[in-house]
Amino acid sequence: MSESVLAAVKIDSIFSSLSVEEYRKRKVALITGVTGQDGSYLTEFLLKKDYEVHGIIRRSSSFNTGRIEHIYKDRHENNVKFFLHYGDLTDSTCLVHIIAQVQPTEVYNLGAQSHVKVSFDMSEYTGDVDALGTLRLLDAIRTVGLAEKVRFYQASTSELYGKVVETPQKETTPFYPRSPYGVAKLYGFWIVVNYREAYGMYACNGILFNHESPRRGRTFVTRKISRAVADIHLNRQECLYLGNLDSKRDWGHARDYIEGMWLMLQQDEAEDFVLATGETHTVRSFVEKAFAVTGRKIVWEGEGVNEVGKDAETGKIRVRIDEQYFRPAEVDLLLGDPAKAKAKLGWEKKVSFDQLVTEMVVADIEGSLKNDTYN
Ligand code: NDP
Ligand code: GDR
Repeated sequence: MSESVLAAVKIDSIFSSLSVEEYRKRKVALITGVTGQDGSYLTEFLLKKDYEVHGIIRRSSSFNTGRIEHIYKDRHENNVKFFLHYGDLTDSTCLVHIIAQVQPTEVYNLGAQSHVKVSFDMSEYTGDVDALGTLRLLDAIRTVGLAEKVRFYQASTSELYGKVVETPQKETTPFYPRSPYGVAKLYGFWIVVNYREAYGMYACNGILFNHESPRRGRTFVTRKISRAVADIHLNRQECLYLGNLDSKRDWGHARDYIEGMWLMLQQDEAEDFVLATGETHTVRSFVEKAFAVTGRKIVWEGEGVNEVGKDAETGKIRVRIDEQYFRPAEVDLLLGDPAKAKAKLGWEKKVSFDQLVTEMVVADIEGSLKNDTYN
């Protein structure tokens, strides 16, 4: 470790003498993955709750702060409560340094190589960030001596369930991940449980089912569909290419799920929770709903890779299958049971599937017209 890091760790902080209760009154959050979909909503949510929010961003040669630009104020302005730090989940030294400097009361580990298909192409990197990155962050908290004071949220995922063992999937359903991403997140899940049991850390796994929004990355299927439908509506695109239309997902709205993350850190005891809507839909039905928002009906013809989706009125082919979007191993069906979250956190989804699809398509039409879309 560099001297500056050791110096930071050794800082005899005015906070180190505080009791856990006094320390936590400060309301200081540290978010990894702050530039992502969830990170941006969580930042807005916590700032409204009067937290001081610190986010870790990666150095990039092009802008990666599109989703948080509207919240960020120059630190020379008055009343600044949102701060960014360069760092990476693959770099322990920087994590120790940032935690020592920020002295957070809550840490939200949302940073990840989060794309399931990409994890088959970049499996080692995905393991490094999503599995070992979680360990590095937990260890950084311990190194700085904050294990008993910090509350830790881990972005676990319904991808842990993978191959269907039982439905609906709940906290007690056995895991069977089906991708390098899922397997890396499995390590993340268990290291969080282990640090909770071994060191008494308040550390929770949120096992979140798919959640989407107009800020969803463009290569995830919902956003890929909503953008394409918007551009087809505006005569800027002819056809949308997709992979498996039959897989089923339990899709909710990201904003609802952010509140659940926060609630998990406000309980008396750390526990793991499923957040889901309790409904499942195929990719195909997402496509149909999205086109319906623009007044178009899609009819399906053909089979397998030759299946096409045609506009019922004009006969134009609007959806085709491209084999490159299929995965070496697929997660066929996700359907979550959020009963525990409802009973213990009072959490349930507010946005319906139809509202979600409509919001995404409308936002993409508006964004496309303004040439201004997130990410
Ligand atoms: P995104 O892909 O939108 O955001 C991922 C974030 O992680 C980005 O800020 C990205 O930075 C950052 N990141 C990537 N690699 C690293 C790294 N090496 N070090 C530090 N940060 C890194 O994901 P979401 O917001 O959708 O998801 C948030 C978390 O929740 C992820 O961990 C995801 O796996 C998990 N999850 C998501 C679900 C969903 O449906 N959205 C469901 C269940 C779990 P940059 O912007 O520079 O790329
Ligand atoms: P997922 O989301 O893998 O569930 O992971 P994604 O939107 O990528 O895929 C959902 C389903 O759609 C099928 N599909 C396609 N997917 C993509 N990306 N592109 C396509 O063209 C396409 N065609 C069909 C996929 O095969 C899959 O079955 C997301 C991520 O946010 C993870 O980080 C998170 O952990 C899980 O959700 C819960």
